[in-house]
Amino acid sequence: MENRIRTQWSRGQAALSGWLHIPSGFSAELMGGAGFDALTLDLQHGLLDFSTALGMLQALGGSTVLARVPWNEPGLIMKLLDAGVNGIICPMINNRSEAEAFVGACRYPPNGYRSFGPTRAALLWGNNYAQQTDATLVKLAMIETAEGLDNLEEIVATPGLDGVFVGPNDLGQALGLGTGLDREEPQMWEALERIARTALAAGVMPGIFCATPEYAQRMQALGYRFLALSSDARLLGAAARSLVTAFREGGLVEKVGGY
Ligand code: 3PY
Ligand code: MG
Repeated sequence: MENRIRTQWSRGQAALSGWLHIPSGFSAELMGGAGFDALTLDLQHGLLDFSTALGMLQALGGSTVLARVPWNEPGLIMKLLDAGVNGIICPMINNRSEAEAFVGACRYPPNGYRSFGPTRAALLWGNNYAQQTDATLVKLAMIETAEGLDNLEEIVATPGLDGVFVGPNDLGQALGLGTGLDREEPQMWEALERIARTALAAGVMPGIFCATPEYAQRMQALGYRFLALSSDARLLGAAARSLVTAFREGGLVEKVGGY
């Protein structure tokens, strides 16, 4: 089954992902029709549980869909893969052994320890699902802790890992800079350059969560190849506020940010 993230990568291009925080099949359909290369179901900070995520996945039809899990916990990773997601983003990876535990949960033996039972995934991918997974699923480890940044070189060298994904809020917090997206602080920028350079040198793809298309383009220029852009909740909230402000105050349109 095609994974559009990998298709973009094979062309030397970045993949753009929508980000889903609203637990609704209909809002998922709306986002699915917007032209992103992929959609990410955020089970960490979004309001989705497994059941709503499953309905959203079904509503997304033939889209490439990743899930961000709440934590590095193999049970939920395996359930989401069995439900048919095309890859997993795992938060707060600190070191090589955590990265190996994450990647191993996504891979069948002998490469990993994923239990076999692709109940919905096999319906989508056919009976040779297991043989396709290593070449198809995308596994991204989040770099967003001080320890993860310190151990970047050993994390990117984890066999089977496809990329790293920066969480600017948590990483900024870990560096003593506070939360926020689309960061400009020199210390943050230095970390972002190092992450992109180190990942690419190891043959894995760097990714980052961005608030605005302008910043996402700058990250693309820095080498980032998985760009998550804003979220359904943030887009809806900002659009509604703009509409009300335009009516009350005449024409002021709020810039749409992230989260
Ligand atoms: C962060 O900013 O920490 C994130 O995890 C973004 O999704
Ligand atoms: Mg985070």
